[in-house]
Amino acid sequence: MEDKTRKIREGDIRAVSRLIRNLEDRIPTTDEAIRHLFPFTGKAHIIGITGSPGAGKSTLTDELIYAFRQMGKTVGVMAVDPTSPFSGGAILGDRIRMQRHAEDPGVFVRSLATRGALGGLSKAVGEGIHVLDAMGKDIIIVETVGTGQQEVEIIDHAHTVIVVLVPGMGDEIQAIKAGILEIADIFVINKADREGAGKLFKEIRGSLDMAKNFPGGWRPPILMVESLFETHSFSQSVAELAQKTLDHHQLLIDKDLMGDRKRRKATAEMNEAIRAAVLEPVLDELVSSGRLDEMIQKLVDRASDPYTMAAEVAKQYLAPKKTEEP
Ligand SMILES: Nc1nc2c(ncn2[C@@H]2O[C@H](COP(=O)(O)OP(=O)(O)OP(=O)(O)O)[C@@H](O)[C@H]2O)c(=O)[nH]1
Ligand SMILES: [Mg+2]
Repeated sequence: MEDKTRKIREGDIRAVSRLIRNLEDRIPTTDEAIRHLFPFTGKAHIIGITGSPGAGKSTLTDELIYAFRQMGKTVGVMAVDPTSPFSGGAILGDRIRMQRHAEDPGVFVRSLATRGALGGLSKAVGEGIHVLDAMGKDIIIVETVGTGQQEVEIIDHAHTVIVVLVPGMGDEIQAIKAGILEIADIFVINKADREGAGKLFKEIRGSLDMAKNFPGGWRPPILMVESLFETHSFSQSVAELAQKTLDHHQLLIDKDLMGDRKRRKATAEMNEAIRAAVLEPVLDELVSSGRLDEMIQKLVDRASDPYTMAAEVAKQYLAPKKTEEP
């Protein structure tokens, strides 16, 4: 095990890829691997990039990699595919898109397919971040598709959250509904050459005007990124975006806000670890014994209620609390 940790820390691509694949497959031995890696983590600046499917997150990420490399920083990227490992499209697309960095040892790009497991994206992503962190990457970019709850979970893992919106996709309403405005540290209006960019800008600005306080005085900037095909202005805008994420990170440090973000991340990790250690084994057993099915049927038939049955499970699995000796 010692040896494996060394390989990962030295950035052995095969070892890292194998470990991340095992995280996806939820192979139990990964807990042990992460446990050994843990002391070597906690150094990277973690950036979350989220937005609707097709908003241009991967395209931006590819250019961000370039911008950060220009600044001499090493970069790890994890593109999270929340649907299934067999959807293929997004993963394949990302690989091709970020291919130009394939020969650069300072860059590591990996897709992570999370199967609709309990706790969703969180556990495997959190662990994947630890792996890239232990590899010594200065910056870790986590790309997640904003569908439903997932964009909200990204805030558990990232120090800086970039929210990508596209004009004319109904993103305005979606953003507000999903509570995405609250989680953004930086807004990007992507494909800003499209109609509606100005309107979207005003809407976000309006919502920010209504926000009461900005921790540390950081009012999330709204960056316009023009069409990818306007190569020069695209690169310039993304370089500016890269700089803003570093500014935000610096502010977190200067204003003593890093502790809050770290605590939030630690809270999420702790919850997930307890869930995995305590709840999942119980559920697994209830599923494999067929008892969960029985309970569900009882519920359907109104033969019992969820609280009574859950209390029975708790009584069986949780050790009785010790009472103090008088
Ligand atoms: N017109 C135009 N198309 C763009 C721009 N940026 C990206 N695209 C295209 O939009 C499509 C989606 O881009 P991606 O970068 O894969 O978007 P994504 O948000 O990563 O998509 P998912 O990961 O599938 O959610 C691709 O075909 C890109 O070539 C842009 O600025 N203008
Ligand atoms: Mg993508």
